[in-house]
Amino acid sequence: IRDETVLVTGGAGFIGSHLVEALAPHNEVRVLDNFSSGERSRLPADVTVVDGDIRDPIALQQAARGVDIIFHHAAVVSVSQSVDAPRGSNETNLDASLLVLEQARQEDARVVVASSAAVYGHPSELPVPETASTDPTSPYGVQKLALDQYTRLYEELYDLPTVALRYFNVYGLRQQGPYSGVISTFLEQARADEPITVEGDGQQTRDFVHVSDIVRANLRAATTDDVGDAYNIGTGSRTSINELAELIRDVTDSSSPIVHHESRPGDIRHSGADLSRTTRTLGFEPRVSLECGIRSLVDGT
Ligand code: UD2
Repeated sequence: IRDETVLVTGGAGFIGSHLVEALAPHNEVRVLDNFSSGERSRLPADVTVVDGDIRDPIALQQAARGVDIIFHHAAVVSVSQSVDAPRGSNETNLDASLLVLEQARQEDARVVVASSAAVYGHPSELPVPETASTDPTSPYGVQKLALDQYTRLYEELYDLPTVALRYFNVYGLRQQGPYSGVISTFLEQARADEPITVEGDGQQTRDFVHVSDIVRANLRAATTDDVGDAYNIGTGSRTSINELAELIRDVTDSSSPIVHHESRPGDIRHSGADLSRTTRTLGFEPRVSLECGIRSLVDGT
């Protein structure tokens, strides 16, 4: 997209900052971030930064004034934090998300929201299509599901162009912190020649999607005529945690042993996206294979 005025909530975070980087050369970009996990150093100099919280209607209003599109990526992303404190994460992930949708209504702006494979809980079929039953296993998943449904409703009720993107397991540069995902954990362990810690038997599988593909999906969502719907964003292929551990050890030339720990209580056994609707309607296809994605991570690109 070009020559649009856009707002990226959570624009200093992991996914948000990659999106900002892609948008900034051709658009007027604003970022609303409370810098709880985001970092200012990630942002290009020419973006307008509002240092504020999406729970604050004034900050939101200021950031969203006159925008054409809102990419809503601000969230409390830790599933375990949502289990420990459901109300706290609900305030950001759902209540404040509704403020974002309301603000979009005021501005008559398109909204693209970050939804999640967490809406499916233990998927009822594999690969899982968007029409599968939704049965989240955490407050985080419930919050993302409600947001996903509100997003659809805002199109139905108020004719607002909205799109929900259900991300599978996203990885890439700048994914860090205590809740960073298995790829960055394994990579750190492999680089330090420390044991790679597989939880459980390692035969559980995930659909790992590179952050650059997530950015491309967002750009598609910014222009699609097929609004008011949710789309799976993954690669459509699954990798076991054992395979991942071996791949990371190979790519890094590490001598780390692979060790097995207790499995995570309530862990999802298998997760993988059916991309039929996404490719047919959104015209999105992933480009980065897991091996290429991990190689580029290792190279720091
Ligand atoms: C992902 C999302 C989460 C939510 C959820 C929905 C990430 C980071 N999180 O959680 O936001 O959408 O999907 O289902 O993408 N593991 C190990 N060793 C480690 C760390 C993890 O074996 O040191 C295993 C873990 O037990 C799990 C798998 O790796 O089986 C993936 O774990 P994760 O935390 O990267 O992501 P996940 O799928 O739990």
